[in-house]
Amino acid sequence: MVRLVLEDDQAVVALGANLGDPRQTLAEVRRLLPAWLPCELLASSRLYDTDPEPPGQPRYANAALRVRTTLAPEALLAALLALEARFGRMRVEGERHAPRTLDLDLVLYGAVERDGGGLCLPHPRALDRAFVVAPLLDVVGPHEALAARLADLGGAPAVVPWP
Ligand code: PH2
Ligand code: MG
Ligand code: MG
Repeated sequence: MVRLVLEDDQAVVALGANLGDPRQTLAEVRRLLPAWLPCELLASSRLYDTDPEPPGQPRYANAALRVRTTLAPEALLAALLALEARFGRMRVEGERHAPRTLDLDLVLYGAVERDGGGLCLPHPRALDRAFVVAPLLDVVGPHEALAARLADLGGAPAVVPWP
C-alpha cells in the first residue's frame, strides 16, 4: 500500500505526449505552466522516453511536475484540460488510449481523496504504470514504498535530456 500525501496547496501533474514533438511539448509546458495558471513550480522530474501502452503507437515522452497552486482541485483539472486543448489535443469518443499531443493528469492534490464530479484523486491508475511512478518518485523525493512499487513494475524507463 503506497500512501502519498502532499502539503494542502500542492499538486502533482503527470505529463505525457506521443504526437507532434513530444519532448518539446513537455519542455514548453514545464517552462510556461506558471505563466498559464496561478501556480509555482516546486519540482520537475526527469524526462522519460517510454514504451506506449498499449503497444502499436508512437513512443511517449513522460514527466511530472509538483506545483503549489491557489486553484482548487476542480479548477486545476479544468485548467489542465484547457491546456491540453490548446496543444491540439483531440479526444476520441470511447478511445481511452488514443495517441495524443498532450495529456495532463492530476495525480495528487494535497491529501485529497475524492471520486466524483469528474475528478478522482489520487489518480486511480497512477501507481499501475512505471511511466507515471518514475516521474512521480522524482518529484516527491525519496519514498520507500513508491520506490518498491517502481521496482515491481520493472524499474524506471529510459531517461532522456530535457530539450
Ligand atoms: N498514457 C496513456 C496510455 N498509454 N503510454 C505511455 N508510455 N505513456 C503515457 O503517458 C500513456 C501511455 C493514457 O493516458
Ligand atoms: Mg488524461
Ligand atoms: Mg494519462
